Amino acid sequence: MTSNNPQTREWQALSNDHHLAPFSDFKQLKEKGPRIITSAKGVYLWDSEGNKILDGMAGLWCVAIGYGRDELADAASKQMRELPYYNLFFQTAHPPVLELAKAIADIAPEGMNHVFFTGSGSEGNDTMLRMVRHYWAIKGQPNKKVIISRKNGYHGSTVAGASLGGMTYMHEQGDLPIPGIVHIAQPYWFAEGGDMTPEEFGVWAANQLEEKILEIGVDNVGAFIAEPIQGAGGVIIPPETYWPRIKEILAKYDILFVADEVICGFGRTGEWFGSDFYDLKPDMMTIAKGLTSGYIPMGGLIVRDEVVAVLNEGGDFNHGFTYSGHPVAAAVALENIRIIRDEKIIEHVHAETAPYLQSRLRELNDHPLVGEVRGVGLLGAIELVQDKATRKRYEGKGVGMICRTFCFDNGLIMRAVGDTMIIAPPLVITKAEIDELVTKARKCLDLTLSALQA
Ligand code: PXG
Repeated sequence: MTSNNPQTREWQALSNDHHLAPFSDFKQLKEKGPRIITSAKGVYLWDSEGNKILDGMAGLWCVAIGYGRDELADAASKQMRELPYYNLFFQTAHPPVLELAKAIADIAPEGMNHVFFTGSGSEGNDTMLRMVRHYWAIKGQPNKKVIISRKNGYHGSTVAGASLGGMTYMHEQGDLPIPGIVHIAQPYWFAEGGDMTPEEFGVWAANQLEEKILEIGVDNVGAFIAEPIQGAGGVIIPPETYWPRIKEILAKYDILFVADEVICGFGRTGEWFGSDFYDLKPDMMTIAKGLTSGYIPMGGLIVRDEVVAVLNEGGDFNHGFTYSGHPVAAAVALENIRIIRDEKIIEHVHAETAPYLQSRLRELNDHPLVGEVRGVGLLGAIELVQDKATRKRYEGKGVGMICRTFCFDNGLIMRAVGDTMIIAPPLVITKAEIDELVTKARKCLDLTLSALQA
């Protein structure tokens, strides 16, 4: 991005000289220079060039209550003055972490009343992997180690997180996955359903779980982990038959079920958790992102009472982080949950803005580039195709990236996962802002189509 603003160029020089950005081509970023985001309010961002941008991704799926809520800043400031840090390792605790654990137990599905805190979603899933294996060892079944996950799932970027995830481009770097993690097919009908109906494909994809359990042997399987709806993989909404069939399989075999709620949790689907939306009964749920609306890093693992009862018999769990349950993060999370609850943000999403967004987004189905529009709650995906009937893609054109660039240049952040455009705006987005989002999205689809025809 070339800029006439000397301040922008100064920041870009700092980036080039000193910063290594996540999930980036370092060399390419040096050539382009990053866009510098300087402030935010509600659902809008401002960059150092003075551009106002509608953030259709809530940051990175996290800013549930929107930007610029003073209450969270005040909660952090107050806690920093009172007790900025103390650890939870040596039989100590502090009020914010205890009050937060209770607040989470109150909103979590029934019977999930205990929380282990971490600094991120990745650490939450690392914690899960160690806790699952510890659990089975205590129960005298130490061979139940294997975790079954899904291709194209996302569970983080630590060694365990990236291994649990099913992103091949991550596995290719650093010799992943680690042993003891296997992947089954994802329920992505649009890309992989072939000639099956979505309903047939949903059952087929769910059956892969049973086949894998039988192949490995149930005595060797510790858990199945899945996002209720895959986020980073491309907002993949499973066919209606998928979760009911998975539930039957889980009921049949003695393995734990872990719902990764890092994206679906805290209202994204119009329910507190994706597990509520699909009526799942997880043994553990990974959380992060919406827990603090991204204002400060925090993650965790919510654990079912029966699992905790077993862990209680196992002596020390030799695991934890310096920042597990950090008091400032806990104070911010508490205030965030209070706002979501008191302002009835999820009820409003459920009754008003989710149905509105979903119906407005589906208007884009008439666009020649659009092969499918799907979504749930405030999650949406738009599949870009060359041929609607056969779901054929534009091969090798990078259509998604073309569209994403048009969006960015026209004041809208809409992400591209391959040729799938995705959105997950802050939960406080209004109907007028949804109108703006859809109008801009259509304009950028038009610009993309023109670019392809040129
Ligand atoms: N589970 C899920 C379902 C996630 O989406 C994590 C775990 C890991 O959380 P941390 O806090 O360790 O990042 C995530 C994170 C993307 C993108 O490209 C998505 C995430 C992270 C980075 C990029 O959409 N999700």
